[in-house]
Amino acid sequence: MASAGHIVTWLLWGYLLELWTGGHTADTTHPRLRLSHKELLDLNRTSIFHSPFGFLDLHTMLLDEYQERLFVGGKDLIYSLSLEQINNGYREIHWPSTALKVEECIMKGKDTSECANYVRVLHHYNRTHLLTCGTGAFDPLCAFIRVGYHLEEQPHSSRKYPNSTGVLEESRQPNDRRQRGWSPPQRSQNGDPLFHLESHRWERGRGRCPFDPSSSFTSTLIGSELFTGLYSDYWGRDAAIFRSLGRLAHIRTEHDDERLLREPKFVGSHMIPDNEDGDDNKVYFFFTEKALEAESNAHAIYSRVGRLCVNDVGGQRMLVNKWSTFLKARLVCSVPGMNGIDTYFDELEDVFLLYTRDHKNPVIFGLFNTTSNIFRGHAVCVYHMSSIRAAFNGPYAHKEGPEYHWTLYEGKVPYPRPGSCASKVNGGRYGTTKDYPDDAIRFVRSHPLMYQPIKPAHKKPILVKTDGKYNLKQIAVDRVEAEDGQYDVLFIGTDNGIVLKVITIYNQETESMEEVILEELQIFKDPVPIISMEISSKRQQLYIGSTSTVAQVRFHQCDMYGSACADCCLARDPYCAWDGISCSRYYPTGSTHAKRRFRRQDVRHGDAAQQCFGQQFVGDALDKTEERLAYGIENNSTLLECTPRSLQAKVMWSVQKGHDTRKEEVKTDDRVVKMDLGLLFLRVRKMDAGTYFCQTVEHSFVHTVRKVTLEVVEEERVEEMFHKDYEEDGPHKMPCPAQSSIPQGVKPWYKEFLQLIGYSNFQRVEEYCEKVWCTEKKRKKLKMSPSKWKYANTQEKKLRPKAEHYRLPRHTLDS
Ligand SMILES: *[C@@H]1O[C@H](CO)[C@@H](O)[C@H](O)[C@H]1NC(C)=O
Ligand SMILES: *[C@@H]1O[C@H](CO)[C@@H](O)[C@H](O)[C@H]1NC(C)=O
Ligand SMILES: *[C@@H]1O[C@H](CO)[C@@H](O)[C@H](O)[C@H]1NC(C)=O
Ligand SMILES: *[C@@H]1O[C@H](CO)[C@@H](O)[C@H](O)[C@H]1NC(C)=O
Ligand SMILES: *[C@@H]1O[C@H](CO)[C@@H](O)[C@H](O)[C@H]1NC(C)=O
Ligand SMILES: CC(=O)N[C@H]1CO[C@H](CO)[C@@H](O)[C@@H]1O
Repeated sequence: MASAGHIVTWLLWGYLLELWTGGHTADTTHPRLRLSHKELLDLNRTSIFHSPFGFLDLHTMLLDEYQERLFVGGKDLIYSLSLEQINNGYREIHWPSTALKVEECIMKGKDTSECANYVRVLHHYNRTHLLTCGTGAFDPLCAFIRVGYHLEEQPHSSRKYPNSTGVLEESRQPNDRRQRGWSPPQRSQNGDPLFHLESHRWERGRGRCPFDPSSSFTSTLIGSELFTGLYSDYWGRDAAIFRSLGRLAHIRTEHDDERLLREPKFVGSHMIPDNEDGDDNKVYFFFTEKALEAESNAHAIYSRVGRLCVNDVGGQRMLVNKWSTFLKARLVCSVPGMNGIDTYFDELEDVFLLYTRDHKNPVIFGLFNTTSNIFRGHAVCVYHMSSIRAAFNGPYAHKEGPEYHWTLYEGKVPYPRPGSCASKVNGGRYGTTKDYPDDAIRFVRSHPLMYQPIKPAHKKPILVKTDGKYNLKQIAVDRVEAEDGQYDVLFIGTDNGIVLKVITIYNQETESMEEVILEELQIFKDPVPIISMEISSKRQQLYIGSTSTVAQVRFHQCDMYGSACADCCLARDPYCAWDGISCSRYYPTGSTHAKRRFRRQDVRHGDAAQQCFGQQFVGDALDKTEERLAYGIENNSTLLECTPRSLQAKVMWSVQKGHDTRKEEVKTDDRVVKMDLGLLFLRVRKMDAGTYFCQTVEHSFVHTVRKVTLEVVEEERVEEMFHKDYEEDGPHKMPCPAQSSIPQGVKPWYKEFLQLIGYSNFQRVEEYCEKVWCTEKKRKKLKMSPSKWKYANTQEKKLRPKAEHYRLPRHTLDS
C-alpha cells in the first residue's frame, strides 16, 4: 500500500516539477542577485545588533513604529532598539528568574538551560506600558514595562486607546494611527526612551505564557484581553486557547477534547473585524494539528484556521467558562496535479497579514512545507478573507459516532448560528453567549470543524520551492506601486541566515505564476535560522532576528543595480526605476516624492531593449564594457573570468582572432569549457590568442560585459623569467614595480601573472616578486623600463568604454 502510494507521488512530483520549471527561458530558480553579508555591510544596507552580554536567545520581537523602537525578548533580557539604527542607543532590562526559582526548576529535573526566564510575550498594553511575560524557569509570570519618553504629557483625551472591549484594537495599526491623527511622541531634550520593568506589579503567567521555552506559542492582545494558544501546563500536555488578563471572564478551550485541538503547533493569531460592530470582532488562530478527519492516515498533519468571538463568555449550563464560538477549518495550500490529485503543503510555518485600507480584509500569506518524506518543499499561498469567511459560513462537518467518518452535516442548524457572536449585527437578540439556547451550545461543541477547506487565491501557491536549497521559515510582505501595477514583495527568511526578496507575477492568460527572486541577501554572517521578522513599510526596513543577533536591512538599494538604464530595467525591482541619470527609488505619479517625470521601469517583462531604446548614452551613464588582458602559457590552463552580477543572465562567448576577422562564437569542447566563473582553457594553444567578448543575455537583451585580450606565451619564456640569474639584469628581466607608480586600487602588474602560473601558484608569484625582485635594494637599483620585457606592463588598461547593445532576434533565443 505505502509503496504504491509513494510511486504515485513520485510520478506526480516529476510531473509537477516539469510544470513548475518548464516554460521559462531564463533561469528563475536562481536569485538574480546574491549579496553576501560583507557586501550588505559595505553597502551600508544593513546594521547588526549584538547583545553586549554575548547571548540573546531571542524568542520574540515587537515592532513599535509609534515609539520608533523594536522590542526584543530573549533569555533573561529585553531590549529596546532604535528603529533608525538598531545598533545605536539601545536600552535593556535584565529580568532573570530568582535563584530560588532556578533551583526549584533544576530540582524538578529540568535542564539548566531551560531554567531561565525566556521572554515570550511582548505587546503594547497602553500608551505608557508594554505587557511582557516570560517562562520564569518553568513558572511563567507577566509584568508591565514603562515605555515612552521623558516629559511626555499625560494621556490626552483626544487620543483614542483601545479599551477592554477591544473596540479600537485596529487603531494599533500604524496606518490607522496616521488616519486618526496620531502624532509621534514628544521627545525630551536628551531624547532618551524610557524602558524599565514595573517591579511592583507581577501577574501570574499561567495560561499566558508557556512553561517550556521551546514549546509552540502564539498570543495577541485585544484591548486588555490577552488571547493565547499554548501548552499551558508544566508537562506541556494541555494544549489550549485562552483568554485572560482583562475584565472579561477567563476562558479556555475544553480540556482533553481532541476534536478541538490535537497536538497543535501554534503559528499565529490575529483579530480581524467582520464589520463595524465591535461585538462581532473575531480572533483567528493559525496552527497545525493532527488531522482528526484524515482517518486513513492517523499521522496526517493539517493546517488550520481557528475562529472565536472576542466577546465570547462561554455558556450558561454547558461550556461554562469555555469557548462557545470556537470553530476551525482546514487551510489548504496545494498544487493541482493530474486527474485532480493534488500535492499538499500541509505544515504551516508562518503567516503574515498584509493590511490594506480595508481593515476587515487583510490579505493573508501562509508559508507552508510538506510532511512527505519523499521530497522536501515549501510553498507560499495567499488567502482572501472572503474565502475564509465562506468556509465558516458554509456547512459543518459531522461525525455520527466513533465508528463513523466525518461527513457533510445536512441536518438543521440551530439559531443563532453556531460560531456567530452575540452582537447587534446578528440580530441583537442575545446580549452574551450565556444567553444562547442549549441546542446552539451543544451543536458547536460537537461540530467544531467546518466541512469545506479554505482554498488559496488562484487555487494554487504563488511560490513553490523544491530545490532543497533553502528551508523557508519566516515571511513578511510589502505592497508596492510600480509603473506597471501593484506588486507584493515577499521577504522570506530561511534557516541559514538568508532573506529572499521575491515578486510573483500572475499571467492571466496562461493562469501561471512567474516567480522572480530579485535578491538573495545573506543577512547573518553565520548560516543561522531566522526566528523572527518584522517589517516597516513606513521606514522601508526589515528587522530580522536570529537567536543571537538582530539585523535591520533596507528593502532596496537601487543604485547597486548599475547606472545604466538597461541594468535598472533588467533588475525588475518594483522599488527602482531609471530616472534618466541613475537607477533610483521609484515613486508612483501623484505621490509627493514623484519629482521626475522621466521614469523607465518594466517589472512585468524586464524588457530593457524596449524601455531603454536610445537611452544608453544619456548623460554620463555609459554602459561600461570592462577591458582586460590575460595571459596563458602554451599547453597550460587559463581562465578568462567573467561573472555577471545577474545570476539569471545567460553568458555567451565570442572571439575575434585578428583585426579584420569577424567575431565568431566560441566553440566549447573538452579543451575549452564554459564555467560559472568564465571561460576555461584546459590546454591553451597559440591559436587561441585573440580578443574574447563575454556577453550576457537577459530577457533578450544583449550586453557586452567584458572584453578580454588573451595572449599566449611559450613555456620557455616563463621559465627564463624565473630561472635566470637574477643578480644580473638580463634582457628578459622583469622590472621591479616602483610602488609609488601603482595607482591606488590597481593591482600591481605582477599579480597579472596569476594568469601565467595558474591560480594554484599564486603564492609562488607573490614570493618571486617580493623576495627576488622587489627588495628595497633592487628597487633602488632597477630603473623602470617596461620596454625591456614585452609583457611587463600588464596593468589593466584604462580604455575608453564602449557600449554594445543590440537586440537578438527572438528565434535565436528560443533555440
Ligand atoms: C549608513 O546609514 C546610516 C543610517 O541609515 C547613516 O546614518 C550613516 O551615515 C550611513 N553611513 C554611511 C557610511 O553611509
Ligand atoms: C497602562 O497600564 C499600566 C498597567 O496596568 C498602568 O499602570 C498605567 O497607568 C496605564 N497607563 C495609561 C496611560 O492608561
Ligand atoms: C470602549 O470603547 C467603546 C467606543 O469608544 C465604548 O462604546 C465602550 O463603552 C468602551 N468600553 C469600555 C469598557 O470602556
Ligand atoms: C515543516 O514545518 C514544521 C512546522 O509546521 C516544522 O516542524 C518542520 O521542521 C518543517 N520541516 C522542514 C523540512 O522545514
Ligand atoms: C604543447 O603540446 C603539444 C602536444 O601535446 C606539443 O606538440 C607541443 O610541443 C607543446 N608545446 C610546448 C610549447 O610545450
Ligand atoms: C609555468 C607553469 O606553471 N607551467 C606548468 C604547465 O603545465 C605543466 C603540466 O601541466 C606543469 O608541470 C608546469 O609547471
